[in-house]
Amino acid sequence: MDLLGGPRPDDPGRPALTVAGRPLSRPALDAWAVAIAAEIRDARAVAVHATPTLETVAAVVAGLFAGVPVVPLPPDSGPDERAHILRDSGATHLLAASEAAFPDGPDVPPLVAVDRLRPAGAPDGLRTAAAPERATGVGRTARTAAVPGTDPGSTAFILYTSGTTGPPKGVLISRAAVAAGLDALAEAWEWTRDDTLVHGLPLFHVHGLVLGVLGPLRVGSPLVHTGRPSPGAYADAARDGGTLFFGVPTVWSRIARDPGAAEALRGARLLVSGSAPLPVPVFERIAELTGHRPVERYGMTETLITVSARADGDRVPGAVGFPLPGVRTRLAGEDGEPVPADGETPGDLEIHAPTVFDGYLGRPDATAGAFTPDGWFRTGDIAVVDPDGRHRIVGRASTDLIKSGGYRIGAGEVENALLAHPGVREAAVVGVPHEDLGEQVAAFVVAEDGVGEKDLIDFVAGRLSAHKRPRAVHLVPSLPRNAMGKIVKTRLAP
Ligand code: MLC
Ligand code: AMP
Repeated sequence: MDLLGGPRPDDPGRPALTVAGRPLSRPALDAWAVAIAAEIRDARAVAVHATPTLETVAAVVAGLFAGVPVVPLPPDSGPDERAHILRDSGATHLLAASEAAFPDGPDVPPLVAVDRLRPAGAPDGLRTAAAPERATGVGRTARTAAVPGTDPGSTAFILYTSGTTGPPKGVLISRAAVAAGLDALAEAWEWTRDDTLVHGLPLFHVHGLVLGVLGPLRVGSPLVHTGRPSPGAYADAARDGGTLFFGVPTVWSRIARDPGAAEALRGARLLVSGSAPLPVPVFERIAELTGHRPVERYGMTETLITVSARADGDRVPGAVGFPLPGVRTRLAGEDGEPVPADGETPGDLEIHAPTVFDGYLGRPDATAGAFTPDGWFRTGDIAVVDPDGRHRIVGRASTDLIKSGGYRIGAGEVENALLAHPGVREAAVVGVPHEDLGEQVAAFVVAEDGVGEKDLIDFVAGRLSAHKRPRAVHLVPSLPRNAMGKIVKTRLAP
């Protein structure tokens, strides 16, 4: 099957996708993406200014049609993060809605104004749905002609994600990995074209983009993207017939605190949580208010989704379920020796799967370090596996990777941003438990007199994506260090 499924007639009353209230039919999306693909056929890679809009979906689909790696750019990434991603990825074009204000700069490639390439005609394509091929000129032939580089092994995405130190690394995800990952999820979640998927997650990560946009296009189920993942928007979409709902734990915990919104989800088929641990009290409250025990699943940018509870199985709070079809997992002890699946002994979780990435772009050492000598990916997560194969994630090997609101944030990247402030002498960043966000980014800073906490928060928000900003800054006279002079993060306290 083609990565995005074949073109299929739309029910005129049921658009293929609706993003922040704007509907679009599948034939209209395909026609738009073909027009954009024609502009980027010779591109090495295309960066997409990934706002939660129809333009982003059309741009991403165009990259896939053209066989060109797509590099989603967080729309609020500050100049440092943006310059790094553009330079490191080698993107030769930037796809954005023309009104997107993009500063010129040495590393900013030429802009392709996506909205100007939308074919004229019915604005959302819905009225032409009865005869899509004639109305849009898009059918198998036209699409195939727009797809020169669609070898399954070729790169679909370069997704930038934080490591413990330094700037984000580009994760190379092949078309075959995306296809395998989506098919495995469709099987486990009984996801069919009779579903309507609802979510409001950002369109620059695996969760919101790969699962949340390519998933419905491949399965053929309509997508309602709510713009932001607010409880009220999810409730409205449920009342309008949404059946399958995706959220990070912060989204579910906000819904759990909003009984009116939660009640509206009673008519849904499946509620899915992922990207960070779903706290047991949130699981239980959601089950009580909605009548649905949420399905929890586990994954990473580097592996896509590998372990999940099933639609036809038990959903156990605090557990992430079983390996998906085609996925093998194992636990390794500190000595590298296998750890038994006894439901008690924690080990480093390692993965072997068709969904695993092809390496970090231009970083052979980091790539080599991420795999065992026999080719299994080291997730960096600590897990316990029950004798029946059910997995629980119990921690992370490194405290320098923070998960806040489902976003992965490297302590080192935030520390470097803080150290770029002229008034900062030393900085240490940690994740501290937070009821709403899971973890909150907290910075301990030794600074010159007169530097305020808010100045530092705004300084980081202005250079990196705003979600990487510390939410708490503690100005301290010195940082705790060991005899070697290394900062001891476990001794940091406000
Ligand atoms: C706040 N803002 C600032 C600011 N303070 N901007 C500049 N300077 C400052 N000092 C702005 C933000 O830019 C944003 O603007 C708004 O204020 C609020 O941002 P926020 O603080 O991020 O919102 P918050 O409510 O805390 O977000 C919670 C959340 C979000 C759940 C909505 O964390 C989220 O979307 N998380 C999803 C992460 C995700 O998808 N992860 C998947 C990774 S893939 P504006 O304009 O935006 O309103 C993965 C694999 C897998 O993990 O397993 O799935
Ligand atoms: P990212 O690369 O942003 O995709 O983040 C991947 C990390 O998110 C994993 O290594 C885990 O630490 C965490 N994660 C994802 N899903 C879950 C989950 N269901 N439970 C616990 N941690 C999770």
